[in-house]
Amino acid sequence: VITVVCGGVGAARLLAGLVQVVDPAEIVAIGNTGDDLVLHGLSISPDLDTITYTLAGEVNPETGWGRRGESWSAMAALEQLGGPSWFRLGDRDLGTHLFRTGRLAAGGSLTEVTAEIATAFGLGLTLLPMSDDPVRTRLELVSGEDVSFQEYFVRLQHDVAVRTVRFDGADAAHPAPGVLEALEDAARIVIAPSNPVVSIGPVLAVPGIRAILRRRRADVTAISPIVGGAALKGPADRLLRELGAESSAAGVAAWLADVAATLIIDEVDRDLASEITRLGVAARVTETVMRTPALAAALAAFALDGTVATA
Ligand code: FO1
Repeated sequence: VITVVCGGVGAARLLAGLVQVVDPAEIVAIGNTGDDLVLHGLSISPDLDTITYTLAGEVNPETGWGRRGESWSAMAALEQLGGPSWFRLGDRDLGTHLFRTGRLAAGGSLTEVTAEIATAFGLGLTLLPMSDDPVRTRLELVSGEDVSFQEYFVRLQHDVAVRTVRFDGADAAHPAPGVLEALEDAARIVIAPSNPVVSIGPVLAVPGIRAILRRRRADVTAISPIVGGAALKGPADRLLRELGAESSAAGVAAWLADVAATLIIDEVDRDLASEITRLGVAARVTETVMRTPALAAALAAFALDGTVATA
């Protein structure tokens, strides 16, 4: 089994590469649910849906979230009523949220519902939420305002300085069924190129998960989402800086040093390899920008063929 700790878009792209080089039946993806929200009474799990839609070839290729070929009639009708439409929910995407909300209201667990949705979309791999309990990423801004992840990421377009990040509910959360086993039994564990602070962070905050990764650090390979000092997508670079880390592949290595013995960095960051090695993390260099499915497959294969790090 290959177990992948996942956030959103970057993780989905890596998984789309991984399923080309490993039997999907051998892959377990543990998805971040810290981005989740209840909006209009609907339970929405953005990172789980991004992974599902991407692997099903259904994701909106321009945005990396939501479904391709969307219509927006429901949002338009909501706007006519003066309802909040800042968080864009397409008509087809709404079907997913209606299904998830109905199944949860009927007593289904997020794990069960996630598996039903993944099966309906024909996913071969196992997609698990990190927990069935609510864990909500919240950010205290330098302005003093306290906002949810989606208010920060979408409504404020993450164009505001952050003072602290926390994961409400994490301490009381239990890993979803199968999560600890998937981490214990994995031949290799991969931390996807997702935002280490707000996408990987919530997963590591679920009690029990970080301890396993620390113990199995030598079998854990992370992939840097920061390339040339910048995030390919989203606020990872500025968040690292605002939280006192370096906004670079070396900053990512330091951030994940206790759970990953190896960090894959991009060719453009080759000169950071020695600094990363000094952190006790083995740096491996390759093309990490997944511009094409073939590059995603090559990155996935590279991540798996690495020797077990001794550092
Ligand atoms: N991201 C945006 O920037 N704007 C949106 O309106 C938006 C809506 C949305 C709806 C469903 C969904 O699953 C994801 C959505 N996202 C949107 C992305 C979302 O903010 C994710 O949490 C990020 O991609 C970070 O993982």
